[in-house]
Amino acid sequence: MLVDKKTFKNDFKKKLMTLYAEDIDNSSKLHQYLALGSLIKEYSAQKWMNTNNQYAKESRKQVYYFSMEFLIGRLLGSNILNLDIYDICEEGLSELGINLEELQEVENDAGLGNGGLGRLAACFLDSMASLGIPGHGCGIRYDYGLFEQKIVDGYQVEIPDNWLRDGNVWEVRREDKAIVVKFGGEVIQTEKDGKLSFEHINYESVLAVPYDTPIIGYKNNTVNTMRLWRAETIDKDFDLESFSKGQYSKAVEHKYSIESISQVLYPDDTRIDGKILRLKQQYFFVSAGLKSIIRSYKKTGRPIEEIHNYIQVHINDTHPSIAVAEFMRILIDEENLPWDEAWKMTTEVMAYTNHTILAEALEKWSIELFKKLLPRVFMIIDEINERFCKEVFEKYNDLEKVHKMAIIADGSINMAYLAIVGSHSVNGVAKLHTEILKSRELHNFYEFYPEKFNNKTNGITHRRWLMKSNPRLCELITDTIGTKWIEAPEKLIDLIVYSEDENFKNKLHEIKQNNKIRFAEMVKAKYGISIDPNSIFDVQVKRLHAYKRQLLNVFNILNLYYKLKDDPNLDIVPRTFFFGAKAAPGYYLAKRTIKLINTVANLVNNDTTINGKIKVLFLENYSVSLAEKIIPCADVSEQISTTTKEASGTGNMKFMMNGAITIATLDGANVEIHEKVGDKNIVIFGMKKDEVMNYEKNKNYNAAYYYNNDPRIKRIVDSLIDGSLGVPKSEFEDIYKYLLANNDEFFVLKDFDDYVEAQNRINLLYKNQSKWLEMSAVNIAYSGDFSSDNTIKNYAKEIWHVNPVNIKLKKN
Ligand code: 26Q
Repeated sequence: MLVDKKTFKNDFKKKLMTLYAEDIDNSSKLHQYLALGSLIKEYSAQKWMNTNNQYAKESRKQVYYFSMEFLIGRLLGSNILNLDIYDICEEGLSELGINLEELQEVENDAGLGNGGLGRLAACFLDSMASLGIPGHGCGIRYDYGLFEQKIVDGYQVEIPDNWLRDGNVWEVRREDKAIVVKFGGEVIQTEKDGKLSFEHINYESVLAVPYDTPIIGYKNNTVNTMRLWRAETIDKDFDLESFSKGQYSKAVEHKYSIESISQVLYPDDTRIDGKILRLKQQYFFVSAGLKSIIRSYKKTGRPIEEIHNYIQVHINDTHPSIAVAEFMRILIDEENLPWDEAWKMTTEVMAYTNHTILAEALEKWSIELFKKLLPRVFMIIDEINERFCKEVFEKYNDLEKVHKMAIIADGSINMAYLAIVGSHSVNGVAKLHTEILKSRELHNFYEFYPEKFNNKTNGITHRRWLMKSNPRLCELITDTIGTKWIEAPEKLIDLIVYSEDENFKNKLHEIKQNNKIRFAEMVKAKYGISIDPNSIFDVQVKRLHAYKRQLLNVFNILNLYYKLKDDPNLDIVPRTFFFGAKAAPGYYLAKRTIKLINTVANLVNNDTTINGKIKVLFLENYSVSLAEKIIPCADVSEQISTTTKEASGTGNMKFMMNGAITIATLDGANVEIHEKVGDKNIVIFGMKKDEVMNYEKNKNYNAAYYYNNDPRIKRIVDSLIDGSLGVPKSEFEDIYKYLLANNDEFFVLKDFDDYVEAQNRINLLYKNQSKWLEMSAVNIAYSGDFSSDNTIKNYAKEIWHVNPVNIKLKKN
C-alpha cells in the first residue's frame, strides 16, 4: 500500500502547515485542495522517476502522442483513484472534517481542448499509463484553455478561461530542459565536397519551456509524462536592446509577441482560417517536442540511425503533421543523414490519425505564409512533394492524378497529404469513418498505399467515465460480477445474464434515480430551476455544430410542445431535455441555435398549461467536469448527427457505459454500438449513409418539399419567424433561411419525421420499466468493448509495435 490512513492524515496536515502555515480550521478549501494535490503528486513522484529511469535504462521503445489539444479536465479524483488510495483519502479527510468531493470541485478543469479530439488524447494517456505502455503526451501549455461560457439573456458570452489563476499543482516546470525553436529568417545553401548543406540565418529564437504533468497508471507503478510547452523569450523578459535605449513598450511588445504563441487555444474546431499564429503554435510544439525526444534518445548512446526502433510519433489529426518535415530537417541538417535514409526512418516513426471528413476542417497553408515563417521546413516539404509526385506519375502516368494528390498544389500545402505520405499508418476513428476515407476522401491515397490504411475505433477510459463518475453503479457491478471488469472492462459482458434479473434491475433503477435526484438538487441550488427526477432525462451534450443537429432535437421539442398545447392530456412520460454545448465564437449559426434553445426553454418551462410535462434546460459551460456529472443521470443519449458526418463520437460511449439508451443515426461509432447491442437495445432512425451520399452526389435534396408537405414542420419552421416564440421576429430569421433558402445542408427536415417517430418509441419503451432497465443493463454489459484500453492495445500492437513495461517499485 502506498500509504495508510494515519500516515495520510499526518502527511496532509503537515502539507497544509509547510505550504501555508495553516491548520485545518484556519485554511480555505482552496488551500486544502492545493495541499492535497501537492501531496498526491509527492506520492506519485517515486514511481514517476522510476518509470523514466527504467524506460531509459532498458532502452524501451516509447510512443509520443503529439496533439494540439489535451482535454484533461480535473486530475485530483482520477489521480487518487489510479493510485488506489481513494478510500484512504476520503475517510482520512472526513475524519479531519473535510469532504473529498467538495475539494475536487475546487480544481479548475484543464480545458486545453475543444472537444472529442482533445478528450480522446486525454483518455489515451490514461489508458497507456494504466496498461504500462511507455507513451507520453506532447502539446502546448496554453495560458488560456477553451473559453468559459456564460449564458446572458439566452446568448452565449465567452469569458477567458484563466485556468492557471490558482496555480497548477500537477505540473513541474523544467527550465533546464528548455529548447530553442527558430522562426523566419533565410536559408543559405552551400556546397562542400559535392555535398549540399543548408544554413538557417537571421531567424528569431523562441524558448520552449517544458511543463511536465505525471500521468498515473491505474494500480500499477507506471507514471508516464504529459509534456506541454510554453513559449518564452530567451533574454528572460525583455528585448534588451530596446530596453537599454529606453524604448520600454517596444521591449515588452517583443516579449508579448513571443509569449502569445502559447497564450490561447483556438476555440474553433472547424472552418480553418489559416492564421499565422496557429501555424506558429504547430511548429513551436512539434519542433520542441521532436528535439527533446532526440536529445533524450541520444543520451542512451545509441546511434541516430536506429532511432526508429525506439520511438513512435503519433500525429493527432493534421495539426502536428509538420512533424514529418521537421523530423526530416533534423535528421538531414543536424544529424547529417542522407535523404533516403532519413525518409525511411521518418516514415517508420510517424503515424497519423484522421478525425474528420468535413471538407472545411482539412488543413491547408498558403505557400507564401509558410515559406516566410519556416523557410527551411518549406524546402523540405517541397522536396518530399517532388519525390512523391514523381512516384505517382511513374505509377499512373497521369498528370491529373498527380495534381490531385500533390502535397503542394494551387498555392497551398495540404497537411493531410503530408501526414499520409510521411507516415507508415493512417487510421480513421470508427469503421464507417475509415471506410468513407478509403472510398471517398482519401481514395487515391488508399489505392496508392493500401497497406497504410487501418481503422482504430475510438474508446473512453472507464476509470474516469464509470469508476470515478458513477461510483454507486460500480459498486453494483462489482457486487454482481466481481472485480475482474476493472482491469479487463470487456468482462462487463458478464452482466448480460443479469439483464433479466429483477433484483439487479431494481438496483440499477435506484442508482440512476439517485444520480438524477442529486443532479436536480444541484440545478435547483445553482439555477433556481426545479426539474423532476421522475421525468426522462434526455441529454444532448457536445460541441454545437450544424451537423450534430441540435436543431433536430429542438424541433422535436417544439413539436411535442405544440401537441401538448393542442391536447394537454397527451399521454407522455414527462421529459426533461438537457443541452450542453459551446459554439465557436465566430460560428454565427451555432450561436443562434443556442439562443433558440434558450428561447424554447423559456417558452416551455414557463407555460403552466402543459403541466410541467416537458422541460428544457441549457447547461451553461459544458466541460469535462460537467460531463462527469450529467452523463450518469441520463436515461436517453442523443447521438443524432447527419449520417457520414460524425467521424466517431465518444460521448455516445460514455452514455452507454452509464446505462443510457441511445437514440441515434447510423453514424460514426453508433454503428458499432448498434452492432453490439442489437436492434432491440438502441433506437435507430434517419437516413443511411448511401442515401445521404446520393443526395450529396446528385444534389437533389429539396428541403422546401418537407416544409410544404408536413404541417408539423411548417408550423415549427414558421414559428421561427412569426413571433410565436416570444422574441422579435428577426431573431431566428437566419436559421429559417438556412433551412429553406439554403436548403438545409444537414437534412434536418428530411429526418424530422423519422426522429419524431423514434422519440415516440423511446416514450413507449420507457413506460415498460422492466424492459427499459433490461436495455440499460445490456448497454452497460457491452460497453466494455469501448474502453480506450481496448483501443490503445490495438494501436500498440498494430501501429506502434510497442510492448508494455512492468515498472518495478524500487525505493531510493
Ligand atoms: C484546425 C485548424 C485551425 C483551428 C482549429 C482546428 C481544429 C481544432 C480542433 C480542427 C478540428 C478540431 C477537433 C476535431 C474533433 O474534435 N473531431 C472529433 O474527434 C473525435 C475523436 O476522434 C471524434 O469522436 C469526433 O467524431 C470528431 O468530430
